[in-house]
Amino acid sequence: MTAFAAVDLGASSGRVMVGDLSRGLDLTEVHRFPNQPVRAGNRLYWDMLALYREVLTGLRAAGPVAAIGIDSWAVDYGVLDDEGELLGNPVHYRDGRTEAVLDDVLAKVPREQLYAETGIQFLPFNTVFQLAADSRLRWAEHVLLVPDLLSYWLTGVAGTELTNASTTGLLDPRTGQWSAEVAKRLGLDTGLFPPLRGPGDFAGMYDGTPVYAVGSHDTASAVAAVPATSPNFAYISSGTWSLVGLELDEPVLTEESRAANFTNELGVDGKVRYLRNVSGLWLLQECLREWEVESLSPLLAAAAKLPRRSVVDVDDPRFLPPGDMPSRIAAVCAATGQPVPETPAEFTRCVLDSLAEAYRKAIDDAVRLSGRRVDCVHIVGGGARNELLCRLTANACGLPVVAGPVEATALGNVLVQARAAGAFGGGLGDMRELLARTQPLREYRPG
Ligand code: LFR
Repeated sequence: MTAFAAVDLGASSGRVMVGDLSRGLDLTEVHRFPNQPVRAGNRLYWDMLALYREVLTGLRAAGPVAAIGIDSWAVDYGVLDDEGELLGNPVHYRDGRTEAVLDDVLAKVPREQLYAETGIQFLPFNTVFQLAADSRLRWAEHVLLVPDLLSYWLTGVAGTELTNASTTGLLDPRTGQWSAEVAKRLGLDTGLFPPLRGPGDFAGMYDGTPVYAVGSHDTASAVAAVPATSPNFAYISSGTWSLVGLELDEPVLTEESRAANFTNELGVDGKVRYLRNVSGLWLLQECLREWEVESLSPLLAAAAKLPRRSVVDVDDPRFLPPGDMPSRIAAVCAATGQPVPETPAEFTRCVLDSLAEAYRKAIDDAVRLSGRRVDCVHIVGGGARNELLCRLTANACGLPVVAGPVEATALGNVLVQARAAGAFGGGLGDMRELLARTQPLREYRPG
């Protein structure tokens, strides 16, 4: 059998895809569903059981496959009690619960030390802060990251996949082990996480089908599937977030790197994903939600005809929570003395120019901090379909942009399981060569 099922959950939608390696690599979407977080009381939760139900529906639609792999967004987790029961819904990383504990955590482990030990960019939602704010831990037997929780429900086996563990702010990227120092200082028991396992490790059986750990952090799978044909590439995994950076062999844990907000997440095959979390199409998604507009295409066509006018810092913390995004963008433009967008097309243009500018800056900084060279930028994920964004990025960076595949995450997921199951041989370079040969890509030249 040459078909593999990839479960891929993003912050706004989930999908189950089947990748077939019998002739090159064909990917078919068999089930897609919205991911609709729920605000209840004063908390923002993931609707975990609804997501699990959709995963089961998708796996049924996939039919017989050689294996299954699961990836999702990072940092969030479910808490299990000593009977293996889920204690409440996993809390959404855009919930504000960590605000109350940040100072306390940073008083115990200063930012500089947290970075030197774990290499993770400070973001208020990092797992380390969420755990410090989580009252459920007093009953916890296990903490399972989201893909590991789904895998546990499918197989009955609990594990912690390494690429996702690296996003918690508790793992030492030099050793691939939990940082005993950070855990001790915070009084956190990393033994709550089940044993670590790497991409390609066997994770259990579901209904007669093996489940393999993949790069279960969606960005790890996406970066594994960047169809680069030369070593000097930067990538932008562009979806709700934009993850912008380089692939390295060793982490960069310098104070300069911390101050520039760079993260060292672990990748497939021992690589380091040296990147910055740039707030991504989230700003536009939230605008569309506010305007009750479903289709982006007419707005993009109109925005392409407009000149560049206002550019905001997309990483302004005011843009992090859900809610009326156009008003917040307008307020930032006004406060920075720039023309305030008025029409949806003007807002769209402002967001895309701002993203392209943030991409340029992140790539420049990554080059400077790592001492590496970049000759080409790959955009993978949903943003690869956005021609205006790709064009603006090529112009801002002054580099050629190769756009695609849109479903890089699912492709990276499929290839890692296929390799584990023996249906594909080779390293990251071979995976990338296969993708460059089989997937539709589009090139944008600066100009
Ligand atoms: C992208 C992503 C990012 C992570 C953010 C929150 O989907 O996984 O890499 O920083 O979501 O988990």
